[in-house]
Amino acid sequence: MSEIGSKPRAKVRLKTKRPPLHKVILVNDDYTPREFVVTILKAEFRMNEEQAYHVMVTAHTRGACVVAVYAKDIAETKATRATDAARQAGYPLLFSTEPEE
Ligand code: TYC
Repeated sequence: MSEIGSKPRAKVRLKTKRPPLHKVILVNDDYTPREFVVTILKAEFRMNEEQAYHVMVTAHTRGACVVAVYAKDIAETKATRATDAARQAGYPLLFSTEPEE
């Protein structure tokens, strides 16, 4: 039987892959004051006091905590800005980034 004029059996969907998001990770240390960590989280990641305190305590007790996920360049810029602000104040506080699985 001819297939001319018959409907296609399946729709072809072209895959448009989104670039992977990147996590910003807050790393614990023994020297940065808790209140300073909270201040940085509020300023750079637009968190309220409660959210910032929760993230800070999680990093403090577990060693690290995911702060937020962004496109790669935004994650790297925010991590760098937050880490630089800590250096300016003389603290070893570190924000790192890694791709989300
Ligand atoms: N551990 C620090 C202290 O006891 C506070 C702190 C919390 C530092 C989280 C870094 O990512 C951090 N003063």
